[in-house]
Amino acid sequence: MPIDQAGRPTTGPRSAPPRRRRAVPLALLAALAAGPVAAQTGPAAAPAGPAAAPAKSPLFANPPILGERGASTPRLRGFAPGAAVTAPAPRRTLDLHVRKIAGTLYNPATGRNDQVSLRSYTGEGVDPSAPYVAPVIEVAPGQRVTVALHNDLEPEPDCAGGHAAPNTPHCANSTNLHSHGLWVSPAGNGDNVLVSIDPKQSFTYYYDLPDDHPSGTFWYHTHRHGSTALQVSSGMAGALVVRGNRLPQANANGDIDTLLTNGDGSSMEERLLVLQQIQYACRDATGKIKTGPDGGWVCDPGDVGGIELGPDPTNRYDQFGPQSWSTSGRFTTINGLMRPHFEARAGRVERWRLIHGGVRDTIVLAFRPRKPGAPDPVNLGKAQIAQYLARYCDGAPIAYHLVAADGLTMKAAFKTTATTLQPGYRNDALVIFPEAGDYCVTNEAVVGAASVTQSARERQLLATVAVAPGTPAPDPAAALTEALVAAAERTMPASVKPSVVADLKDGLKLTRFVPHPDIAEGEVTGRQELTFFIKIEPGKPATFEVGNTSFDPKKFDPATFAPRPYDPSVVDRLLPLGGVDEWTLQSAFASHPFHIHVNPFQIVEIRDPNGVDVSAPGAVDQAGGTDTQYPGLKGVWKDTLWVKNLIEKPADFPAKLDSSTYTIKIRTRYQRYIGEYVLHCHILDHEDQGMMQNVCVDLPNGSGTNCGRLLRPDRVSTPRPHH
Ligand SMILES: [Cu+2]
Repeated sequence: MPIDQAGRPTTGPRSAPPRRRRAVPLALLAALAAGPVAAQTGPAAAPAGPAAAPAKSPLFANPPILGERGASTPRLRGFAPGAAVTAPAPRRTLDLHVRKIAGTLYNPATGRNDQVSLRSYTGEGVDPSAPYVAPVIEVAPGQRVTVALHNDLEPEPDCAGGHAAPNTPHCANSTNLHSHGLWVSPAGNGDNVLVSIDPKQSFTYYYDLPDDHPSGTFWYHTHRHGSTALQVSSGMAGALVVRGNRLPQANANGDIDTLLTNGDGSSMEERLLVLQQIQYACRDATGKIKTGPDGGWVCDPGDVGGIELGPDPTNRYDQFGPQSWSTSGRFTTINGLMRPHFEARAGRVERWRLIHGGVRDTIVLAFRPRKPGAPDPVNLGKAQIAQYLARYCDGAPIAYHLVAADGLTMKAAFKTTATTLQPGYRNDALVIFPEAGDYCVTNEAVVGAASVTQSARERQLLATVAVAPGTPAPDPAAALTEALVAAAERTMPASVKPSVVADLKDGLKLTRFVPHPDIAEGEVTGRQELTFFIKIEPGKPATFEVGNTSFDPKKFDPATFAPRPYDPSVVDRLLPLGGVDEWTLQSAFASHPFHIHVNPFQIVEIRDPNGVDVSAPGAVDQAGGTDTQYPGLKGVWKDTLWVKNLIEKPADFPAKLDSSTYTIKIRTRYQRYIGEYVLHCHILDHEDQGMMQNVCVDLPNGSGTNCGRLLRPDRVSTPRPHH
């Protein structure tokens, strides 16, 4: 595979240069002398004080690409190997620094920039004026990616040598790194989230991507149990894009990247969106979060907002919790920008890589035409946005197509008008704006059971798009089929071209680009059951737990259903290498996104409380109010999945509804890698407070690792022998 000096495949889409801010006219500079100018996330240039509102929405830009390690970076001391006789394996050598960075975030609720100081990832090639999105890590299958993680934060005295209460939020300045969705080793210096990189320490992660690693949209974030939510919600999340240029062959599938090309051979336009909920607060002298008359969080002039542990030892996560996002008054950012605008062209296919890197809200992404004459919405606060949406963004949403879920190419493009992204989810969407004009990128209304906030939310505005004249495309499915068939005719090898073209013409099937073969019933060698639970007892803080058995919704029986909070010292499940398990997932209280590291899973079925499978394309899920997130997921491969429980049983729903619990079946193969890793709820404050388990994959006869020494018999599902 051709690789350039930075280790990127040269046939991949062009990499954007590091983002540069647009020049600001001198007159405007003078007019805005009170504070940071134009930049919404610029460094704190002036002392405290509110800044004037920006005049115009910022232009969307992909996040900066993390550059190769600089020559000045100190290397390990010791043996220095000579040049290899044969060409060395392609590799990437990267440095990531964790630092507190002072800057500003625009707050539409007040029309001002708030000063903030937040833990951030920074590195080579990263624009310091855009700190609150992590740089993109680009890799290729077969590469060794070396990431030296340097924790430059200040030491915390109470954090040395571990912490007595693992499920109480703690160690805000300790960190580590998780390559979410990568199919790599969890052990040692691999994707190991069981290490703590404390302040002033460095640790080098080696991610050895095998040759057969799927290309796609993955992401990385901090995963230190006790402060995961605190750090991810500070913006410590970035895209991890695996670019592949493997063409499908008669006996092997290829990368969808090879299909997504324009007529001139260039890659299709890519939009890389890291969606985040940066939930900063300002605190008074006693450490209490400052609130305004309506209870919303406020920052006074001179305050510096942050995300920190609260002073109450029984509620150190006072910046988190079900209602915290709506109470905070904050807005979802895209690559650290508030409501950016995009520039596009009618009829052109664009690949939107969507990454939900947030913690506290559900995103239902749609594109709606915007009425002509609408003003720039950048300065609109929460109260005005509802009116703006009703007045200008109320047209029918346009159809677009999802082609990958959690980085993994789907068997067929899925046509939709709204995509539900829960924390941790990714989707690759192929978007064609049907005609010139303006569009609103909306976060559609959501019912309580489908939402991280656990309560219904109104429509919100994420961004705007200005679409220049091009080729009108009134039927997006027809336009996409035409574009992809033409691309296949140009780029596919003769041996597979007829089948690729026939697939595309048959409902936009992508059979030749799917990375994982289906798991049939007959391949299953064992079973696992999992139930998420929040235990609420009067006078005590809630405990966040996971059970190893299914939950009987008709009765709570502690004899069979004994969920427990996370215990770092035990392994909750022993999983056999080479085994294939069918898992049954439930939530016994509230809804939680299930995420398991290393091996992805295939969705078999999702049954609502009445036992109806709502996962097929075209299925209707309305047990808790109409919810479009599940239909179409049958057979799809993912690494993160919403496990739903109805918050409220609607009065008008048929009386046969005897519970609020959905029951999900997924299947997964434990392939290639042994070692200990985790599964958890991806509402990360739940994870920090105990909604996590250790699992361990071992050789079937137990000879590969020391998993066994940590097993606690009352917690372990009996491993089934596999054949
Ligand atoms: Cu949860």
